[in-house]
Amino acid sequence: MKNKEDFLNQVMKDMKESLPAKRYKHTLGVAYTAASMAMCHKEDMEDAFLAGLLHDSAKYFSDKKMIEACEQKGLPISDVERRNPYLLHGKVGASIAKEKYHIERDDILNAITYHTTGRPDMSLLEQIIFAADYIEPGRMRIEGLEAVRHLAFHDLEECIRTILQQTIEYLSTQEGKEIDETTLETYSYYMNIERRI
Ligand code: DGI
Ligand code: FE
Ligand code: FE
Repeated sequence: MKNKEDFLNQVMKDMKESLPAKRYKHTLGVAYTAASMAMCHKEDMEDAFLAGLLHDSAKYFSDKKMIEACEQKGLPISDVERRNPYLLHGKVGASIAKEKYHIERDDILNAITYHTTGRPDMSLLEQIIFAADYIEPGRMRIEGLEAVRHLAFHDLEECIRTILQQTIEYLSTQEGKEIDETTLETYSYYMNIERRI
């Protein structure tokens, strides 16, 4: 690959070809939103764009393929993940980023791995991808989204707290949607750091 720009163009092209049009639009939305948030919070803009482009690359693996991919790569699967294999698309996406695109930076790989559940004490890039996934312009249906979008550029930790709160609330109203341990741990971590301030 000649340079970084060529590399990003290649990843964009691959995502366009491999994802349904609607998901590609979301992917671009996350990449550009993450890049803008990086400008605002002084994070590396190209890393944010790249992590955004790759975060959902495994979204459309069937349950069977997702489990097989994890087993083949030696990635651990929790009980909740085994019952809800779509929760693994971040982890599998990160392994694609590593194996296919030779991305080595842990920060980018972790941002992809934890984009659905978050995790306690996320790095700035991880927080950016977690929030950008929720607020990108194509996301329309969520109540209170305008306020979360504002927070993403003004108080990132409060933004993360609100997203987790809304997600947990949403999941608890949905039948059969188990809440992942990591989602709960992330929520309690970000609630506790607020109390310490
Ligand atoms: O892949 P996207 O749709 O862009 O976004 P995502 O990776 O954040 O996945 C969103 C879905 O994941 C949404 O329906 C809420 C769900 N989710 C988030 N945390 C949990 C969860 N689902 C379960 N079962 N448990 C969780 O802890
Ligand atoms: Fe996702
Ligand atoms: Fe996404």
